[in-house]
Amino acid sequence: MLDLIIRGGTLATASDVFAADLGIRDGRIVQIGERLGAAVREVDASGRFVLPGGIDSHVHLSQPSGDGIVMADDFESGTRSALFGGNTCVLPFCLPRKGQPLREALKDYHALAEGRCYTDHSFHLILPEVNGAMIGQDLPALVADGYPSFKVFMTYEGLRLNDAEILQTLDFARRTGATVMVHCENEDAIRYLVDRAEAAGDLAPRFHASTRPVAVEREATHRALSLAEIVDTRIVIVHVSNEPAIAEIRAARARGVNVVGETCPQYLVLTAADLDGLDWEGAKFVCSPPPRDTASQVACWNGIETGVFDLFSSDHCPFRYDDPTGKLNPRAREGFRHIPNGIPGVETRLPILFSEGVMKGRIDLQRFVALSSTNHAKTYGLPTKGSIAVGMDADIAIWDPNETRPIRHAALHDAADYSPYEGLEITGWPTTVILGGTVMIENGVLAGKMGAGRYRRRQTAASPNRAGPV
Ligand code: DUC
Ligand code: ZN
Ligand code: ZN
Repeated sequence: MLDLIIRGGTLATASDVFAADLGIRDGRIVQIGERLGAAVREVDASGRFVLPGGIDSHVHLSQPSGDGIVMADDFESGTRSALFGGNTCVLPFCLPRKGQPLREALKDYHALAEGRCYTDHSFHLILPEVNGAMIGQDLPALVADGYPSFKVFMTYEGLRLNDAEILQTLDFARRTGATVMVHCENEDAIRYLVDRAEAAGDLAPRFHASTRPVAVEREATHRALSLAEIVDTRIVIVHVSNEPAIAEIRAARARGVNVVGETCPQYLVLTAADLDGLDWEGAKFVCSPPPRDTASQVACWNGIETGVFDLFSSDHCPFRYDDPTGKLNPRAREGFRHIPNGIPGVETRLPILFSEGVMKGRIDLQRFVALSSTNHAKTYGLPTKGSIAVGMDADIAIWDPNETRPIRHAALHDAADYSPYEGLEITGWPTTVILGGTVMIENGVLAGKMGAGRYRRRQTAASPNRAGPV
């Protein structure tokens, strides 16, 4: 007897679309076929798409964000919001305090997440510094223990690594199979431009965008890719926003560099003009890299369609707007540098890609699945996730391609107080979400419990069985 049958839907993987029933037992997919027999429970998916649950591999939750600033979402609200957006797994970042042992930082994040998650989760580690002991001992042990991915920054004083440190990190990745994600913006150039803007009295949110121009991202992207080429190792370029940076990725690939590219919804549907906002309301759109112009949107769509991008992530980094701990904190009006950097989007990521991508004919369903789930599982070492096949985790999102309604923050489930995508008309929403065989959302209503989402230990992407179930 099966635990659950999802009956009558149209299934899709990164390679195929087909009509079938799905049989689930003990949290795994055990049968795919026509007219499957009996189960304890059935879900009718007729007229709907049955897809692998989304994996959002770029999410910030409960991350310390500066004096008096509080990230809007913790693991409870963030994963609840992710679930309603059709996701069954998120990969948030663990940011150690300067000098804090990495193990201790991870322990703190596990404590924040334990028992509070609605989706499965695992952690990337941000490296605010590197030294010999870390590279020689700590990081290899962490990789062996299931933490195989690390983010490094080329910007933010106190967080940025210099080229020598990035080379050391990439070399460690080459030797261990770890994955290095790089935030590509040139800190010194940004500092110069911010100082110049402030001296001129240019303090409003829109100057966040003009002090982080395309050249700042292009230069750093070129440098990061060159360092990976020199070391001869794989690299992930996160949150790519514009054509010149895309051209850098294309050129590096042509030289044989193993580069994984990521873009995000803000680069497809927002522009820098949104930061003009209603003056300070532009703070709602302050994120880095900033959204660019409509030509950049076209370039990012082209990168999605042509395979420049393997990953489509939210970069969910939520701060409340009208709140002293958020965008409009007491110092915000002194200038844009005091506006916390990041926007919410974990729940709207996939509806935006589905509606603007699949429903508007820019990408097919298979590519949607690859960009939203499969490639995240492969890149970050989750071999039982990201596809529909016998033996895989029964993590499923059922999508109704006929449901049309605009994004309204009031209908979302995060703990921010706005959505940067307010009013965007969406056709196609996830209606039922199943995590490890448990129906967590049924026809838009929360049915599962907090704590159902579990921590997932990961493998390196280079593990031999990365493509199949374990
Ligand atoms: N980088 C991110 O990845 N997220 C939010 C802010 C930032 O700089
Ligand atoms: Zn970043
Ligand atoms: Zn981010």
